[in-house]
Amino acid sequence: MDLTQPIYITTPLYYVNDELHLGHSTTTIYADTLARFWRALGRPVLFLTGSDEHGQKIFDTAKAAGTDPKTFADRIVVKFFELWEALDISYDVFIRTTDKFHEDAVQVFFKRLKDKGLVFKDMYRALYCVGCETNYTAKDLVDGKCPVHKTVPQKIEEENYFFKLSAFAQPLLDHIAAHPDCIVPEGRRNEIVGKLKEGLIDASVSRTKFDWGVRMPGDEAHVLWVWFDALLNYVTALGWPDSGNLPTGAIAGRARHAAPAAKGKPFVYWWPQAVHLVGKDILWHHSVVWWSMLMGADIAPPRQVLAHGWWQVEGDKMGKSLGNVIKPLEVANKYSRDALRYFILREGPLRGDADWRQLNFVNRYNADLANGLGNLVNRSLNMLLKYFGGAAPAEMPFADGKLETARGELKSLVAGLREELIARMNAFEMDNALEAIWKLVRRANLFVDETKPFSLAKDPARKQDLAAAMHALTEVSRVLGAAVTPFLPDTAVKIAEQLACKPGSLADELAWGKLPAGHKIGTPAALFARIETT
Ligand code: ME8
Repeated sequence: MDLTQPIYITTPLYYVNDELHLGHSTTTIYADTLARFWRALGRPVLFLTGSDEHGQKIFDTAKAAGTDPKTFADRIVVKFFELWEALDISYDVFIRTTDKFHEDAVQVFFKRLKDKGLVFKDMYRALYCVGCETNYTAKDLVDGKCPVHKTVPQKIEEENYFFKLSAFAQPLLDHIAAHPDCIVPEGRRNEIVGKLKEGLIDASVSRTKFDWGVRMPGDEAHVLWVWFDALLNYVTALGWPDSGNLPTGAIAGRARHAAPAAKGKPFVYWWPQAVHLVGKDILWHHSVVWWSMLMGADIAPPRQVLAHGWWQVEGDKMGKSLGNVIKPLEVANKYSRDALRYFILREGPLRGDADWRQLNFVNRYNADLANGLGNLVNRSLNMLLKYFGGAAPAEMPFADGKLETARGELKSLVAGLREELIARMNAFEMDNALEAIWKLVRRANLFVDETKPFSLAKDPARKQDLAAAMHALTEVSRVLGAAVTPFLPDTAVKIAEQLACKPGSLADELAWGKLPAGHKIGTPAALFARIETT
């Protein structure tokens, strides 16, 4: 694994038609975890998110709210900022599709496709779902309705500009064959390949019935299709078409944690090292439509698209009409941000769909966080305080051979952890990465039962074994504090504080023996209060 290779991690730009819910937070938390993980290993990371502000959906929603679309977007986008702030999402760049530099670059891109003969004018007759901002053919519909929104699409008939999408079916198939991991997971890649083999129809990329969008250069009666505009954010935010530095507009939008190195690099440094995280609903747009646009403009497709599944709630589709929408902030406020992240990362729709069940949430929280990690660190540090005044003993041999073997198992789990995490995260298996960490948590809790430091402490002749056990438990607590950094950032900081250590970089702290003998810890405190169930 080359840790000097840059990675550009993106979330979709969410529509500003409504407040964001669990689904949007899931994609963003997956992206945030990846960004934090690679940063903690010293890899150059650029993490982008933003807002999708044009199109008929926003136009209609703003109208229904009695305002103009820009005022409406300005109001909703603030809620995005607030949510990501409250969830401590570590994005580097926030782009709005109404940013001027973006709109200008979209026009340049469109002109380029036109100059290359890839755009033509024709009659557009389509079944259009405003919810998806996408047209469907009759055979895509289920009982005459959009398969995602379950609503009857609008019949549209107008003269539009088309992009010659049909020319790209074979180039896309060739690209996918040459880069088998460009769509993850494999099952979703195969679905796209299957559809491509049926051929592609040209895509309408302009509209005349409303004017909320990027103006078509050369024909002001048209605005560009919202997807055509929005997808381009991934390159416009990097400064395309100038291959200079990131445009200040994108950075000024809401730059937090903006690493100077990220800002100072040109387009070609980050592109095409892009990983787009998206839900399965928009994989088609992010592979077929997006890559064809790029190929048409002689720009390389991104390295990967990770398409995750969807959440249901207690076995039902999550939606306003059912009144079962999970609000991430409510969960975070009730249980903690890390509890929210843990459940999403551990049981969320990373590969297939997933079901948000309150009972599972409580069980995971109590078993893994409160009784697992929380209990281990808390009892380890409290015992260190009690038996050694909070000063870590030096490592020393166990007099009891069985205990030596048990410590050997802990050491070998620690020794393999860094490489295992890298492999898992490289494959986007955040759930399995957590499992690797929790293997160590479980083994260490077992080690407490095996060594029984509270019994050893009663016998002055066992002082050496007590010291050896407490050294091992303090080391494991330190390693775990570092290991959870990308997944549970608040917990990582708390563990570091309690240990009086620097919060972790994964580059050099996931190794045994980094705690100097005599190191004095801080004050232990419970990490997770158990959720009482009656
Ligand atoms: O599609 N479970 O924006 P959007 C999991 N603006 N994830 C879910 C979900 C669920 N139940 N519901 C939504 C758009 N999502 C476009 C994107 S990008 C250039 C333009 C997540 O606001 C998931 O990531 O409709 C999905 O892809 C995204 O929200 C759709 O957000």
